[in-house]
Order: sequence, then structure tokens, then C-alpha cells
Amino acid sequence: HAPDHAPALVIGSGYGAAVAALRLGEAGIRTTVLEMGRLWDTPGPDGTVFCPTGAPDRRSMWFRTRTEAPLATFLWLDVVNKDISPYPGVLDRVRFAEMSVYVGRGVGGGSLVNGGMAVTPRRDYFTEVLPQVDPAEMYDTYFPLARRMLGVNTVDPAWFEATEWYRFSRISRKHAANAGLKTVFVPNVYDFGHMQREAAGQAPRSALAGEVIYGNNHGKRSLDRTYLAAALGTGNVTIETLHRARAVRRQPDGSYVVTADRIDLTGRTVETREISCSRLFLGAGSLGTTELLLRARETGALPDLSERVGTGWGTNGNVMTGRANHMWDTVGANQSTMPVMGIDDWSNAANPVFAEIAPLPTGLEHWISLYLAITRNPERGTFRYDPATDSARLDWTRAQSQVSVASAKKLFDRINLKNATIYRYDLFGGNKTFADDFTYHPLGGCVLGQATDAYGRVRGAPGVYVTDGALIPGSIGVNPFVTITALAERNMARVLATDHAAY
Ligand code: FAE
Repeated sequence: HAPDHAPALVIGSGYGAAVAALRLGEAGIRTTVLEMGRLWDTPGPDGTVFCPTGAPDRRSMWFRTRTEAPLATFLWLDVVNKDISPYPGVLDRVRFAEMSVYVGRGVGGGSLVNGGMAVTPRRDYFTEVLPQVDPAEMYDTYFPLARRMLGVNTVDPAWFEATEWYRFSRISRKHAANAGLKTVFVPNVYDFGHMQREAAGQAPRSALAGEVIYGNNHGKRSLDRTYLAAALGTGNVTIETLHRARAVRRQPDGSYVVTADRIDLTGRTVETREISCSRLFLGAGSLGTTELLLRARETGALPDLSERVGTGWGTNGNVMTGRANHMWDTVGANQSTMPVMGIDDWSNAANPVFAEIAPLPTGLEHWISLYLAITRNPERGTFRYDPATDSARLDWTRAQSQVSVASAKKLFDRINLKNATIYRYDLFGGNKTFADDFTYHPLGGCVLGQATDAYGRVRGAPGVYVTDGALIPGSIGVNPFVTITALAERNMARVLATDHAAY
């Protein structure tokens, strides 16, 4: 039978996809969004939408029998992970041979599970990374637009200085200052008004109840409350959940057909749909978008795609580490899950690092200072299509991660030296002091100006666009979602102004 038709089809519902859906809907174009995860709006039997972090259930992770949290151990004990039953849970850990990538699954993508840190990159580094993009337009128009649309706000400095919930940040700030390092406040999309009401006992706790990687039940302005709500409000946008796009092909008339498996809550494919479209917007994230295009090229469905599809991937130099503080430097049993401060040593040309001061909310004093360092790692990975599994394999070696580790180590050695402190060995498995085997910030795979033109138009597939983190070549120097959002805004403005005619 003839495929269903949508004038515009968007794959995924993270940052890039959400921007595309809203701007298409506003332009009066009927748009269908396919998202492989579920819609997170219905409370479970315990009355909450997302499960408690300390007692994860099937809602926590994507089709697993046991959770796979980033910090697997504490005091070397396997106390963190729990057995669960398979279900389309909100957090996924995609395991490649020598690198794991954490991603969000559900309507809102990564916005459902991330730390909400909303950081605008340094202008000089942005210009270096994306030389095709006019920085004036970005910094005058699209970054402010993205921040406004995402609901970015900043912690009240007076409250920050006084509250027990950010004692862990203040201790890390002191230790950084002792080493002559600068710290900066970092904006966030978590509603700080709500957080202060949580602290005062006037609102249900979420950031102050350890919630983040398995979803926030309150306070977080995730995309389902911002861009996607606005997109649905145009009346032109429909979101189909539990639809996993698998294949893309081009029809003789220049339209595209996407094959998608509709799965049920057990993961079984209950229907395979074909949906045709005049315009296809890929927002399945760095991994998802790259895999779709790589598969299309390698299976011959879209043979004219660039050889650059699958290249230019990076971890944003992510590496985690923990320091052990002295007895008198307590970090507090109470910690907000939303980071609000970073050590900013990016202007150190010899060793640029931006390190988010991360919480470790266990509910007890542990004297640990935890960090997610973003380093400048020039190593890049490549995806290869594996016909046997019909999936993308990532060529990325442990040695490539050591560049990030060496850079982070230089910074934290300096902090440890000045404070007479040491690293923690019990957090990342294998007595490791640096977590070098996972990233939260997958970037690249379909890089702007390489696999696409300067506006995300896919080379060799007119009418197909990349809108997400796949466009950014492996590194942006800060947490990436503000950049992904602003770049998508810029590209959509151009595409809607110039490629509109054929809808
Ligand atoms: P993304 O948000 O990943 O959305 C892709 C969507 O596509 C997902 O909903 C997928 O389920 C869906 N999808 C994938 N494949 C398919 C398919 N074949 N068919 C249908 N749907 C599909 O993409 N960034 C910050 O800036 N600040 C932070 O504080 C921060 N903290 C983080 C903490 C954690 C634990 C994690 C995992 C990430 C964090 N990030 C943070 C990264 C940020 O969430 C990420 O860069 C963005 O979500 C990427 O946006 P995209 O639009 O590229």
C-alpha cells in the first residue's frame, strides 16, 4: 500500500529536532515527528512520571535487565546499579568497543536526562570550530534566541552562598582558587525559583531529591515543556512515539520514504511503517543521525551521500574525576543535582579545560569533589557500517581518550598539589581515577560544511537536512545543547527562507 505522507518529517525529538519541528509548524507546514522513545507524561504506580534515582525501576534505562549508571561503584562496592525489567526507559548507554555514549530516549531526547547546564561557547573557540558560520549572527541573534526559548536562568548568588545544597560547589571553588584557578557561574534550564521553594519545603523536591539522569519530576524545563510544547501549539505538528526510523530512500519524484518500526513497551516491533515526505529533517542525535545516513549510503539507498558521513566524531573531550577532600572540608550530605559552577581554565592555551563542578548526591557526607571536565581533545572517531548487524560501529580507541585524561590530570594535579589532596580510586571501576570510557557529549558524524553544506543540507540528498549535534565537529569546549539549539535555529531560518517552494 502507498506510504503515509507528511510534507515534513522530523526524526528524533531532542534539541535539533525540536527546533525544526517548531519552526516548520510555525511556517504552516504539516510536520510529523518520529521518536523511538516514549512520551514521559504519565505517572507510574508510585504517582511520579520518572523513577527515583536511588531506587531505579524499569523506567530508568532503555531495555535493560540491570541499570548501567555512569558512577558504577562507591567505595568499590556495586551499590549503585539495580536489576530492572526491560522497558523503553529514559536513559540509554550505547556501548561501542572502547567508548560508551549516554543519550536520552523519549520525547525531548537528552533534555530529559541531562544536567541542564546551558553554556554559550567562547566566541573565539566557536569561530575556530565552525568557521563557516557567521559568529556575529550567532552571538547577536541565535544564541540569545536559543537561551530565551530554552528558559535559561541563573542561580541567585546570595542563595548560592548560603544554601547547604551548593556547599559542594563552594568547596570546589575554594580549592580551585587555592590553585589560582578561576570559577564561573553557569546558567541552567532548571527553574531556580522552584529549587528555592524545594529547599524551603514549599514545592515537591526533584533537583534536591537526587533526580537527574533518570529524569526530573519537577523543575526542569525540558524540551517537552518548551520547544515541543510550542511546536504542538502551532497545530501543524504531530509526534509519533515508539517509532524507530530504520531506513531512508529516495523516490523518483525527489521525495523521501522513511521506514520506521513501531515498537511496543516490550520492544517488540508491532508494525513497520513507510512514511513519505518532501523534506526530511534528521534530529536523531550524533549517533542516530549518523547511523541513518551511513546505513543509507552503504546499503545503496542514498548512494550519492558524501564520504564524510561517519567522520569527525568526538567526545567533546569529556572525562570525569573525583577528588578526596580533607575531613574538615565537608561537601554536605545535601547536594542539588543541577550544576551551577565551573572551573574555567579554557584561556590557558597550553592546556585548555572547562570543568563542571558536579554533584554526587548520595544523601551522606562523602568528602568527594566530582568533576566533568571538558578538554580540548583533537582526536576524532569514525563510524563504519557493519552489514552483519545493520548498525554503525565506532572506531575510537582507549588511547584516543588518554588525550582528554592527560589534559584533565594536569589541571587536577595542580589543584591536588595546592590543597594537599588526592584522587578517589573507588568511583569508576578498576581503581581508575579518571573515567575515560564514556561521554555525555557525543558530537559530529555529519559535520557542517563536510557531510552537509554550511546550513545542514545533506550533500547528495537534496531535501534532507541534519539539525542536531551530528553537525558539530567533535568538540565545542562547553556543554553542547545551547550550541546545538542555536545552530539549528540559524539553519532552519535559512532553510525556511530559501528552500520552501517545493513543499
Ligand atoms: P538528542 O537530544 O540526543 O535527541 C535525539 C533523539 O532522537 C532522542 O530522543 C532519541 O531517542 C531519538 N532517536 C535516535 N535515533 C532514532 C531513530 N532511529 N528513530 C527515532 N528516534 C530516534 O540529540 N548538555 C548540556 O549542554 N548541558 C548539560 O548539563 C548536559 N548534561 C548531560 C547529562 C547527561 C547524563 C547526558 C546523557 C547528556 C548531557 N548533555 C548536556 C548533552 C546533551 O543532552 C546533548 O548534547 C543533547 O541532548 C544532544 O541533542 P541532539 O538534538 O543532538
